[in-house]
Amino acid sequence: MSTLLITGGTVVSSTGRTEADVLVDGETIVAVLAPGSTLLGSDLAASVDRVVDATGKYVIPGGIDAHTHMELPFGGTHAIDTFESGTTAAAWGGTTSIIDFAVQRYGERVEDGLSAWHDKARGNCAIDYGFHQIIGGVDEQSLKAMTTLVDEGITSYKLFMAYPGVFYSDDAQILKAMQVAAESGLMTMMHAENGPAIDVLAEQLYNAGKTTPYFHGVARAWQMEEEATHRAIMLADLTNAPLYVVHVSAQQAVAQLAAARDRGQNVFGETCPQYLYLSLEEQLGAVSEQWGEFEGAKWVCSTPLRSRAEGHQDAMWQGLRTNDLQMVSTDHCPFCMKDQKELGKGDFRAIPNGIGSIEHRMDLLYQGVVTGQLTLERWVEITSTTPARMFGLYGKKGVIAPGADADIVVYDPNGHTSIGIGEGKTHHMAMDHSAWEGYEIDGHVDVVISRGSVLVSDGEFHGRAGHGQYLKRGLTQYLH
Ligand code: DUC
Ligand code: ZN
Ligand code: ZN
Repeated sequence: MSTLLITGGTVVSSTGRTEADVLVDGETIVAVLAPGSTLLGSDLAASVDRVVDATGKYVIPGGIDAHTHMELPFGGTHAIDTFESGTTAAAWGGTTSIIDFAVQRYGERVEDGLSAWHDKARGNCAIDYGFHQIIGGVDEQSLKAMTTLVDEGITSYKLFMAYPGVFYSDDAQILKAMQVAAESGLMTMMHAENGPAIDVLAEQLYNAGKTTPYFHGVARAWQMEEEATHRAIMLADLTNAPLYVVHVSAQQAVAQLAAARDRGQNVFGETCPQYLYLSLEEQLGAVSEQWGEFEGAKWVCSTPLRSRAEGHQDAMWQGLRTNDLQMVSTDHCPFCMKDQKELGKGDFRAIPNGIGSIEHRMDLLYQGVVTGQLTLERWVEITSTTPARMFGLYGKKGVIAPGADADIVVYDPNGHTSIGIGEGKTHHMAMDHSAWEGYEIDGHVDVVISRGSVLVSDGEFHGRAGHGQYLKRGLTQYLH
């Protein structure tokens, strides 16, 4: 067992910041010490195996990205990041745990879907990983299988009100699944968009010759998100099931969540970096020399990027400040332009839905601290502490305290990060483009430690596929 001491930094938690040294023994944090403390000897630095100098830097709990889709078969292809490439990119960006989605489709057994995801991830992850379970076919068999998930360390499952014929659940199925969830303590995660209505709108647009990526955003109107969010909240209220709405992008959906929370309901919302920064007008409507109007395909994801003129992005930042939205995940679901997004040239409905951001979430949210949208403490809370509490990892993850896993990031507020592909920029994900090309961050992920192992330091990657372990999660620790 080796020992490691992080000295001179400012340890930031969700509730405050303090000058402190952090002592790690093996995989675990064993002490958080006042600078100069002689409690454990007069020269602790001389007696440990490694010292990390964090002078002038923030020392924060490793990021937890609770919404990723490595290798997801979707839209006639599959997400291009493997568990190895995706978790390696995550580590580069200061994320030390992910929760990915195992998939069960209509007619398949939940157990088979789950074991397929274990097979994809086992031995291939650079950081720790857990799973949520997608239930793409709610029937007697899958409802029964849901009751066994908690024993497997899977305490949350996802349903889709969108994608008819793929993952879609109707209201009767949602009601039945929520009844099981309420009994077993599972968190219901909801993709809240009215899929059948969206498909009609999309077909009408296509038939009218409106085929470019921009119309993906038009078809998936905010009314479709607000309506589905409201319906999910009502079904959750009826069944007494806690509800977590994924990838919220419409300000009207935030208002629905806020109203339900004000009534005391256990309802939570996640947004993603793309809904904070990017828009229908600027990205889905983008035109480039290389791709023409198809440029916007880089940002086709669901829920869609929304109109800046309508104010959705500002509403997402505000929701994060007021805790009407609790946390930020990426919905990392990367596709290349070549051969993948290209499937939808001439028909936006066939563009694989997804954006890759796993590497940049910590930086992009830190930029929100720089611009005054978030406090430093809220940054830690929405990227690490709340994801841990929401999904039953807190204590082990999401906090710098004795007994916690030594998942630690040293973040330099005086550093700089240029995002994009090419010399001097950062991009380790497998896509052939960056959805964040040209973004400049006034900060830098300097050192990344996962269970006591230094994965990133001095601009080099020292991690390995297989270091990451499966996280058997407990029940949510966030209910009120
Ligand atoms: N949305 C996406 O953009 N990609 C994957 C699935 C989803 O719901
Ligand atoms: Zn979704
Ligand atoms: Zn998703």
